[in-house]
Amino acid sequence: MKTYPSLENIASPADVRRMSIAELGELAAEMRQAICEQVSVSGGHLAPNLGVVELTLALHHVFDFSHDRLLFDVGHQCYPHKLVTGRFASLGKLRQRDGMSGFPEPRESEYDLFSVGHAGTAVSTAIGMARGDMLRGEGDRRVVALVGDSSIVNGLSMEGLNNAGTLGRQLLVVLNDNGMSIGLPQGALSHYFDKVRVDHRFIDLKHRAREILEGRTAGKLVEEVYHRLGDTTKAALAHTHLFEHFGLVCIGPIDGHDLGELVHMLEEVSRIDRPVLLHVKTQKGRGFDFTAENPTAFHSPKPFRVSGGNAEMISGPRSFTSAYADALIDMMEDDERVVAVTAGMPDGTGLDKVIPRFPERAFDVGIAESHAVDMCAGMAKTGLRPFATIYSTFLQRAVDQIFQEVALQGLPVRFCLDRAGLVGGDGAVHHGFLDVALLRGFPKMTLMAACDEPTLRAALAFMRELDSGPSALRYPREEVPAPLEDETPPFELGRANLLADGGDLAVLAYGFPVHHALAARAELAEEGYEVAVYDARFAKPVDLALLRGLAEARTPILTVEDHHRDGGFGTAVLEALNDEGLETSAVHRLGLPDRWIYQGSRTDQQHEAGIDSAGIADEIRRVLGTRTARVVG
Ligand SMILES: Cc1ncc(C[n+]2csc(CCOP(=O)(O)OP(=O)(O)O)c2C)c(N)n1
Repeated sequence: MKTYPSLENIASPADVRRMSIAELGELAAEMRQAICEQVSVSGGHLAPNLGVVELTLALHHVFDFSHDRLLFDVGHQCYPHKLVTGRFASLGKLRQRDGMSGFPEPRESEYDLFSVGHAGTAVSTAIGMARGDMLRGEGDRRVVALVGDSSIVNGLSMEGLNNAGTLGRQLLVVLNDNGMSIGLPQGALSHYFDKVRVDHRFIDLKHRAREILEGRTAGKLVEEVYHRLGDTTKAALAHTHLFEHFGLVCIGPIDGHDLGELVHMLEEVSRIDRPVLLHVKTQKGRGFDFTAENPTAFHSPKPFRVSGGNAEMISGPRSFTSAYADALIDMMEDDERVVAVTAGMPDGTGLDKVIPRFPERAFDVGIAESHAVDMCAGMAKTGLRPFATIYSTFLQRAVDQIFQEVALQGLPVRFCLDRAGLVGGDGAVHHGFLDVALLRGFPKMTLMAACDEPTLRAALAFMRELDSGPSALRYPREEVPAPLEDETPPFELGRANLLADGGDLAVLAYGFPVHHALAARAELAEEGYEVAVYDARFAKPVDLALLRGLAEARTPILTVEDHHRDGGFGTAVLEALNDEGLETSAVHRLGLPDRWIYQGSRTDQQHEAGIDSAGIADEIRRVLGTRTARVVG
């Protein structure tokens, strides 16, 4: 472990406020080193954090966020902020159970205002706090929102910006423009930012200042503000900036790694009592060649090895994501009607492999889940077979589109929900714990889960042919385990698959927990219990024939799912039995409890939720009436 003399001396942001620009520069170098060292061990967001080190220090140098407000968009770039707000000592437990979250987390610090993880929220919450503080007579609290260039074009950000101009008070939106999303940014606005970067830096500054003074472009508001600014800031007024039309005074782009310039500009704009957008140009992954040259791979890497200035990624086992991408490619080769869409997550969903193969039929639309879903609806309407590939947690952004444009029209959009269930280190902000509950109420929706690669492929093959309405398939953030069966039977609508027989109790597991159920069964067999395990496959429709048979034989049923216990698969089973007039008291449900599960390993999280083999075995013992081992034979 290296030593970090400057960083170790930072007890709170007050120390940062006291530092000179040169001292801040030394601190920045140490912070980069510390973040990289830690992420190489634990994994986490790297390139986004390396890019905002100076910007974060300058913000803490100029503002006092024990009183002022700092809101992060996404929040994956908050590590430097955590380091200077008294959490350097917890860096060693980044993303670990009972350690430091990788996202802003109010449980950890008063400097973190919201737990965030989804894009597009900072402008709106900042406007809300600005209005709230003003109404409560605390309008002297300055409010800052830090937003990336790909998140600011998200629909929600746009809604916020559209409203920001109506705020008659200070609000600073810092646009952290690194020219990147996780991968390449998408769409017209990314080209616009490219243009602004080139145009504004090199324009004749005097000429611009004169133009503004003459009021030719920016109008009264900027003129008023203009008279209060110093010369460099005047010159940096980006009077043709798009966001000026939203009623924001726009300044920049400025160099986001020049601490002197940053501090100077922030001091000036902090005094403007109007909404301001400060456009800051940063380099994603700054500080190390391997991160700066490959910011996508180092956006959120798994642990890696660094030697001699180079980094070597440790390649992991095959994931459900990779299995999905390969299956999708096969389907697209086979069927020209299959099209695929991701909303800003090509690498996370495996579509980075698919898009180059089928550039005409596979699309990244940027961080725009609602648009992605409606675009799929439009394509389905023309007779195509769209596969909307979205993390379960981000699909929540598009529930209304699934309702109106997809389900209500009966359109066969296929939703492929990666990271369904507990997600490990990203923690509460990213768990995919609600998709079944959210989608179950839509008429004609078909819901499926995969537990290994053959079931993933079988489910996809089934979905591909399902043109009668929408469908969704969930799969976890996991490596694909060895196939459960030598030959996996094809999916049939609403049919579960018996994996192991037994008469004492039947476990109906939805998706990945099947593996835990089988392990629990093996453990209990040694205690003399005979437990059947079914891969439930469908949460909608559930296997009524199976449920009827079990109810009539008075076999206790235990449902298990990596999803909230309320409203999920187990609830569907209860409701189906109840609707049939069958006994429901012998149905027991395991799923995620009604409280938040924070960052940690997926193994620990599943244990905490009681859906791992130990939790399942315990529940079966409880149901069958004894916790002590039965004597075999
Ligand atoms: C609603 C939503 N969709 C997708 C994501 C996944 N995601 C996390 S960071 C990121 C890229 C953000 O780009 P930008 O805001 O420019 O920040 P940068 O990483 O470049 O610093 C994406 C797509 C998310 N967090 N929220």
